[in-house]
Amino acid sequence: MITNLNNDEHPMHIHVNDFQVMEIVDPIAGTRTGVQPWGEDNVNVPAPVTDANENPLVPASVTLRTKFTEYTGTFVIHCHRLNHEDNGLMATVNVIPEVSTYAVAVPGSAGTPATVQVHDGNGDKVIAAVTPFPSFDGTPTVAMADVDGDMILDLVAGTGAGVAPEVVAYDGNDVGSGPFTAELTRFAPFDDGFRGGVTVAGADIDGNALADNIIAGTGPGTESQVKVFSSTLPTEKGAAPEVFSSFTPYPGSRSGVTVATGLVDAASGRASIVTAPGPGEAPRVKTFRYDLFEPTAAATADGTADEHAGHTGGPRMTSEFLAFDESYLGGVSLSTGWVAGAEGGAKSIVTGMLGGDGTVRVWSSGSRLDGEPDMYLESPNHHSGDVVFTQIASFAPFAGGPPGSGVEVATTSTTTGADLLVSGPGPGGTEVRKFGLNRAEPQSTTLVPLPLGALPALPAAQGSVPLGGR
Ligand SMILES: [Cu+2]
Repeated sequence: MITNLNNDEHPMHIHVNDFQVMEIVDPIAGTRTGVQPWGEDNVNVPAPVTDANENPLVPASVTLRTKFTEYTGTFVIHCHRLNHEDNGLMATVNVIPEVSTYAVAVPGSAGTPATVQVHDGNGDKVIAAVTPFPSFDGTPTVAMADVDGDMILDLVAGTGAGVAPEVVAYDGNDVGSGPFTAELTRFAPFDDGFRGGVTVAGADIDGNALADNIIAGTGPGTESQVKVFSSTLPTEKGAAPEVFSSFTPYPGSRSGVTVATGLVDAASGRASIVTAPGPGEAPRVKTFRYDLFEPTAAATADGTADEHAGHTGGPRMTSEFLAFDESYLGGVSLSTGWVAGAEGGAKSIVTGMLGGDGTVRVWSSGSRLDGEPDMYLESPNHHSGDVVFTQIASFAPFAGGPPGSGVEVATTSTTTGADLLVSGPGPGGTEVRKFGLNRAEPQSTTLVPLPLGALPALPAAQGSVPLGGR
């Protein structure tokens, strides 16, 4: 239901999926409609009855229903009066898969290979247990992404340190033998001789809006590198997809790089790649974006293509900030998600200390917390360069545990935003705890955690384990 407490009418327009109008309440005309037996993508929300100072007395409203049948992902609903839209009457709709899932990496031990548990985001039960690398008994890395473009999250896993680098993706669709049994691709993302491990992520970077790109970052021992692989997977088993792009987020650094992905700023509508260096370096988080703009022939010819120089191809670094004190060198776990929920804005960046006391911090590029509208797209005449991230939450979910054991973080989408997942040292082994984030007081400008529950402890594991979600 869209309720109008403003002093004007607003023709609301949605992208991608049409809606059906169930009721329009117009208190000025004194009318209340029934159901419209057709779909459309635009409906006028009438104005409310107001007093002489335009304070609303009787609200107007429109009730809609819609079926998200064709795509998962993010699109907008906005007022179709451009001055209203440009001043913030716009919100994002995030369509999540029917079965939203998240992954918990379970480290191996001598003679026992590492496994990955995939949990149903709705109810948390384990729906698959995967052994991604049968001869690997270390700690794998995990991410959830729609690698094959079927609107169902797939599992991406990477090898940890000590073995030749390998990445594998499992189909989240039930192919008869169950979900997460069929391999979509398996390949070596870096040179066979590299032993520093691989961090993994997935997002739409190359412009194919249906299937996500697999993204891999190097562990320590070589100059840190991020590779974005083509969303077109090779049919040949064991062959790597073509490299769409690669870059060096921390030139000269050999500490490894952690990667996460998400729509963390509202300026472009594109997913960013978020990076942090591994242990041994200051916790400098960077965001990179591929805008993929191309100058038109006319702009190229008359030399007016300069305004967006740097937006073609990519990646372009859009922000840089310290997630923790510069003296903290323990490494950073990264994720992104709509953990600020009702506060709006783009996805937040979540950072977790891999060492230290396991402090978790949440970073936003703008939301109702700092007075921004729920979503704000820049006007056609204004293009700010960098994106600024502000800390909106900080807490230590495993405070009091063994010093230095740290945490790892992920998020999993809900119908109202996302929950925050944190792994760390519980009394009976590794625990994964789930949190929501809320304002303590209506006027608070930061968020506090609300514990939502915990998975059964993993008695064979100690400390934090890698998590993956979307
Ligand atoms: Cu409007």
